[in-house]
Amino acid sequence: MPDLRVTLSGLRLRNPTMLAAGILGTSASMLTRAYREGAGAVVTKSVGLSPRSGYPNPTIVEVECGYVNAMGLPNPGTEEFASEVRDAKKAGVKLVASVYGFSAEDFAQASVVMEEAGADGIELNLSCPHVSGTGVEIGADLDLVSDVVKAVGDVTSVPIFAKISALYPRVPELGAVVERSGADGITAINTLRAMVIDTTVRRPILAGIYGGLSGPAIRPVAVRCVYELYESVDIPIIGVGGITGWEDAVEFVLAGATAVQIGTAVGRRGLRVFKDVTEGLRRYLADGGFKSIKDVIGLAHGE
Ligand code: RRO
Repeated sequence: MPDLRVTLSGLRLRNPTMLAAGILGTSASMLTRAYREGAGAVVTKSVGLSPRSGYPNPTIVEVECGYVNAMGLPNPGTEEFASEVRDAKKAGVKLVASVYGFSAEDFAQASVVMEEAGADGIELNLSCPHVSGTGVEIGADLDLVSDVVKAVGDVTSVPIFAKISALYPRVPELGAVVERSGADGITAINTLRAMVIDTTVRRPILAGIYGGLSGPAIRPVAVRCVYELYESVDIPIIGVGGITGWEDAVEFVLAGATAVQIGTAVGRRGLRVFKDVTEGLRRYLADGGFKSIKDVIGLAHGE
């Protein structure tokens, strides 16, 4: 049986699938369920220092090829959310906390609370496409990106992963800055800024007007980013964007991803997607005569 275990700069996963941030990641019980259903690790909904109620409804629209969401970062704040992290850790869940902030100091303080609660890793949300003052507004400024990664690295000891946006035009340059600033890995990509208009009432559907497109439509964009990053950084890459079946996960791994995250497909297919993808990956490796998933990471780049 081929070995599916991977290590992301010290974060050991039993298999390379992870629950993506923002899907079912708001409570210990849901995070625990996703882990028990087979995810190698789970990522929480992004949390920040202060509670936020998020945008009013509607916050999500289904389109042919995925979803457009504008949740607006609803979260109870790090102090309140810490108990969910503690409970998930008591249940033995491998957990990465997604954090956001409006400054490097915010990111650092939120990360400290999450590490103290037991998070095995921190994912920095530098890529939400539609909340002003955070996300990609920080992630598109190389100096700010560097400040955030350094500030978090200075106060934490668990691995930190920077989640970047494909909306930044020079992904290899962004990846190099993230790596130089001390990140332990890069997650690519977040949703893409998008919108949907209701033709009957002639107005945008989402209360937040702009939202993030996820699902199969963005997969080729995400694969391109992972491929570019693999050529420009040495830290592990986590691929995310439109993975629905095991072939999609293989594509990301061949592009250079060490692990993959799944979000939209959990909404559409349910939690069994983790076992389906893991079993498909194992069959693919066995059929190709490979002993370990590590033997195929980045193979699309040739010798
Ligand atoms: O909460 C959201 O609306 C949201 C976030 Br923080 C994000 O990073 N990406 C996204 O599509 N939605």
